[in-house]
Parts: sequence; structure tokens; C-alpha cells
Amino acid sequence: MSLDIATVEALAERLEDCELQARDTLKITLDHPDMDWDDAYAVQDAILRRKLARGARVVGLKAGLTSFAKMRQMGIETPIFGFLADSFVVPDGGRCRHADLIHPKVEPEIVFVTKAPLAGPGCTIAEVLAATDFVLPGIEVIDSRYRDFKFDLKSVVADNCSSSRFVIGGIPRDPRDLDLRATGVVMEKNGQVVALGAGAAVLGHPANAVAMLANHLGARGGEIPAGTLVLSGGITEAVSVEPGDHVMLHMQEMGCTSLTFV
Ligand code: OOG
Ligand code: MG
Repeated sequence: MSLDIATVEALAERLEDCELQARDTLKITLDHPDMDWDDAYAVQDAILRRKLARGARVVGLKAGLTSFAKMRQMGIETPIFGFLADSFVVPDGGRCRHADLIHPKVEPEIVFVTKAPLAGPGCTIAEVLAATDFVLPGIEVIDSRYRDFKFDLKSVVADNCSSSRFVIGGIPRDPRDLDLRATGVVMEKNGQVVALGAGAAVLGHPANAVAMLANHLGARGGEIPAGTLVLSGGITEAVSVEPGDHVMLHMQEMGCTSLTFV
């Protein structure tokens, strides 16, 4: 850690205020070039404490930058991790107010829901599949608080990995009945295909993202508790949306989920 607790709290307030007021800011590493990974997660944890103090509930966890496309683009080998609060939930087929967000983008993700705790080190894909109750389709709405989505890894971790909204739906499936590497996804905006891909785009197998989250938490003395919803990371590039846009995700053998920006 290179930041003191007062600085961590001030950065959390700055980033969360931007989230709540739909304003952007410059990346925080411009002011704190020496901040390290622990500092970045400490700011994210401080944002979580601010929300919990206001009565929010954590409804899930997420892995980000897990697709080969995004990892190459950012030049990284380890994904980043964040939390999902109840205020992020959009009901399946529901509406998301664009004016509440800064410059939202949507991305298709395979969602895992666990039935047993998972903790690293050494968590494997097999353990993740054994501990998964079901998988289902999800659309994550990311909305970096940084101007023009321009950030570095520590800035984006502090900003809770651009988390903003998400919707899940479709048909819950036992992952043992599926080959998630070959699961095809087609995302449409206003009836036009805007992104397509397969599960293997996420770390070779999307369960790998969940295993890496368990290893990350295990290294910090934590775990993925039983009954946790985990967004395993965007399979394709994220797609910008405007008010009026309807986004529909089709996921092979798992049905559809959608939302409309108003
Ligand atoms: C960071 C969040 C990435 C994903 O699924 O890769 C993410 C960003 O690209 O703003 O959620
Ligand atoms: Mg995502």
C-alpha cells in the first residue's frame, strides 16, 4: 500500500459521486502514479463500504478483462475483479435509464451461480463446475467513470471495474450438460447483430474466470460463498448504447435476456 486511509476514502468518494451523479473524471493514477494493486482494491472496498452503509446489498461478483481480446488490448495476464450491488440489477426485459449513466456499453457474459464455496489457491475449472448450481445468460452494462473510458488497470480496479448495471435471464442450465467453450453468443441491438462469439473467448473456458476469482479472493483470506452470482466477463468487445436502444442476447442452449435503454 502506498496510499493512506484518508486518501483511499477521498478517492472512493470521488469515484462513487461520479457514479451516482453520472459525471466523468480523469483517471486517479494521474494524481497517484505510485498506487499499487492493494491501493486499487482498497479504494474499491471503500466504495463497497459506502454503499453498504446506505443499506445496499452485494448480489454478486464479477471478473473483467477476461476475454483474450481485452487482455491483449490492455497487455495483461490477470483479470480484474469487482462486486455487484442490488442497485445494479435490471429486471429481464426491463428498462435502464440512460441518463443515470455516463457512456454505457453492453457486453455478453456467461453467468455462474454457485452452490458450494470456492476458495483459492489452486482452484481449478473442475472445482468450479462441481460447485456451480447453474449457468445462464447475462448482459453487463459497463460505464467507466473515467473520461472516454480511458484508464489503466489500477484506475479501473479502484472504479469497481466499470460496474454499473446487469440483466440476467434465459434458461438456467447445469454446466455439466454443456460445453461452455463452444457456447455461441449472439448479441443484437435493435434487431441487428452487433457482437458474436463463443465461451472460449474468456480465458479458454469461462469457468477459468471463476477459478481465478476464487484464487484472487483466497489470496486475500476470502472465498466465493455458496449461492454467489458471478459474471465471468465479456465474451466480445463492449458495444455503446443510446437512449431507445433495445439489446437482446441469445446464448446457445440457454435462451435469451434483454433490456431497453430509455
Ligand atoms: C472494464 C470492465 C471489463 C469485462 O467483462 O471485461 C468487464 C472495462 O472494460 O471498462 O467488465
Ligand atoms: Mg463485464
